[in-house]
Amino acid sequence: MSEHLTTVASVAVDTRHFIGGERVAATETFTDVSPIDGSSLGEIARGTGTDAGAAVAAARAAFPGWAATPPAERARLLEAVAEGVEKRLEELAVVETHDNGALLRSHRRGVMPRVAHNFRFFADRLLKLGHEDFATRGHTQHVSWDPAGPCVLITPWNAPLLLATWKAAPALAAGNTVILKPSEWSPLTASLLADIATAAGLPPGVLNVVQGYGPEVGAALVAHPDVRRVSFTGSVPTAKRIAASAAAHLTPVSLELGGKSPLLVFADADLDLAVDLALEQYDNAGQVCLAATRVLVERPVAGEFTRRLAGRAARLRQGDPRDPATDLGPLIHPRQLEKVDGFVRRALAAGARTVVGGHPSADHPGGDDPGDGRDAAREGGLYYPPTLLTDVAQDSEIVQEEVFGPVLTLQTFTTEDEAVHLANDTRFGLAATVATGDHERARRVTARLVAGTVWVNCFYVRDLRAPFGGSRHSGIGREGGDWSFDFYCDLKTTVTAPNGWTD
Ligand code: TXE
Repeated sequence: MSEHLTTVASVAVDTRHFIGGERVAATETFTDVSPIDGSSLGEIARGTGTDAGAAVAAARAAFPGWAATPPAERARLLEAVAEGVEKRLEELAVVETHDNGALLRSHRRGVMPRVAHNFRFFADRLLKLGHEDFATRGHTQHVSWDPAGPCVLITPWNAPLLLATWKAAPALAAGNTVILKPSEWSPLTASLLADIATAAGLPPGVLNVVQGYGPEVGAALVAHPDVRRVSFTGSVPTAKRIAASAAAHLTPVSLELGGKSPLLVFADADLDLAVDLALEQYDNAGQVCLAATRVLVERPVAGEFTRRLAGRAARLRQGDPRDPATDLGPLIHPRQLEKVDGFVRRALAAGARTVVGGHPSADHPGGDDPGDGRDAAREGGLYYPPTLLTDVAQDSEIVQEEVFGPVLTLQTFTTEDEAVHLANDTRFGLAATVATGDHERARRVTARLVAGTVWVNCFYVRDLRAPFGGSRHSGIGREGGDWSFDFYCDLKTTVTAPNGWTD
């Protein structure tokens, strides 16, 4: 086996960059570690500014040809990528689970089919894009969606391939070329995507993948003057760095950041449904930007709701994400575990009470591992129990800050006004969920919530035609449907006079 290939559960993955249709080795590498058991998943290329420059140059060189490719042909190639994803669905699911620790059954049934759908949807949407023509005093006005150029896509580890393709598919469909920089904690499926794109016939340089650390190769990509768009999903501090750096060249950015979303449970709600909705927030061990981690319950039903939720949360099965019986896998990395544990400990010190879960304080095996996470993961130290905390103050850290772990807080309210006030009273605005049996109340409350997406008596139902994104510190911009094309295109109006032709 070549030193540039690693094998993960019998799947060969190239660990080099993919630039201009070629695999490019790096002088330095970093070790990718599985959160399941601490095993090494391979030595991955550690990108530098030089690699970033080469990737942007390749994307720039490929841009004119790809932009000029007729939309129907671009759509056909993206359909072929979708087929390639479907053909290798099992491999992608298995590799992703080893890399980020999320449930294999979710990757098989939900996530990877959606990855293929990302390509199918945007290929189809491209062909339906409105190209409006209208007349003004005899002049014809034509509005066209021109591709912008090389786009940098920087993605996180909680849903690596899903988020990468949610950005890459519309960017490519629109006629842009792409440089994808996946998270250093989950680099593998992006490399498989490069293989799939090649097999599908995507021309060299149209999709490039560079691996490595954010502050190194990621920052170099964002700062590059030839980049025309930066789409980022990740944390608020990194988003601020990216926005500031992109501003130097006025590069438009789309920022999809974290949340601290509320779940409002009114006394008139179907309580079993409300408990189901709360339990869903433990999916992916709570490492989901949309998770409604602040449960707000109307006082008369708070006792009964808490009792039911606590009973079911305590029965969630935690363990190996490859086991179909598992409900919660490990957290991604010892640093994430430390972060989650720190939040809970500080909340308890500030007076919060544990209803279920919480961590047995200082004795978890991962706590002192400052290295690459192998020791902590090997000892099973990355599993954090589903946790529910009460007696939390609205202005406390645990209520205001994104934990990104399986930790819910529970607060009560007495009036609808108070519920809305508590729901909106953080710096985030990504999503909100409302459980109520009263249609009028649902209408009133949703109108007042500050959130990019509001679910009523449901959660996580998504349609690619809808805009997705957040307000305030949850981000800038919307992607999804034609809003993705808005972001990845330069809209152009061409006004043509009725006369003046010489032919
Ligand atoms: O995110 P980062 P981290 C939140 C969540 C989590 C916290 C930290 O609360 O606990 O963020 O996660 C790249 N220039 N979310 O540290 O640093 C990095 O390599 C360019 C919410 O992993 O934002 C990776 O590819 N790129 C979230 C990506 O940014 C840089 C998902 C995300 O890393 C860079 C993930 C730089 N200077 C975390 N620094 C969500 N919204 O779903 C880092 N990167």
